[in-house]
Amino acid sequence: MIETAQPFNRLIDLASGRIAEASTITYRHLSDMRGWFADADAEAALIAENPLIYEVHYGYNAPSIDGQLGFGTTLLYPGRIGDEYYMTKGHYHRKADRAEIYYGLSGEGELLLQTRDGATTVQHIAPGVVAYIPAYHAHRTINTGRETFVFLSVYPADAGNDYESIAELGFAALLVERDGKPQVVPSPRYHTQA
Ligand code: S6P
Ligand code: ZN
Repeated sequence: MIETAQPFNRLIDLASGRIAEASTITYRHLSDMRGWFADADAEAALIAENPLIYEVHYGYNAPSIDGQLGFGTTLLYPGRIGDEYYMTKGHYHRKADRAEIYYGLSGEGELLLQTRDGATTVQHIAPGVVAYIPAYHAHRTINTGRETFVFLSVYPADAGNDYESIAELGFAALLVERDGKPQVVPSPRYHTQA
């Protein structure tokens, strides 16, 4: 038998990103992201407070098989660790040839994309903006604003998330606040693999 989902719909609250009847909600606090921000001293100073950085609300329990689609919302809170803005961990897809769509719902921020050779690009996402994440690109979102940045993601259900490649070196670029404004700077930690 071919496994498919039944037809269904979900209501997303556009302002909050909450999905009525979400199947799962994942919470990422600073303690779940130790070592992911560049400034270790700033991380250490905040770890007792352990701020909530983002939530992912999954629309349904997608079967991770070829041909199915998963979707969910990300609620990325405003804030910084040192001068680096709150961000998602970021990942390549485990099935690296899987692409993805992000659609801005509320607040705004940046989508940082990176290829395996360390080339990065940044796309701005605001309400109504669709961003296309091509296959083979790592992707991370960063909240450079003052409100919660909320977006919808739609992805092949079998894509999977490879965090290990990012955990090792991070991304080649960071989004930091300089003179009150977001700026893209090279990451001191990043180097291309020999
Ligand atoms: C999944 C998709 C998003 C992210 C979410 C959190 O392919 O890209 O749902 O999972 O934005 O980011 P991360 O990097 O912690 O999975
Ligand atoms: Zn993804």
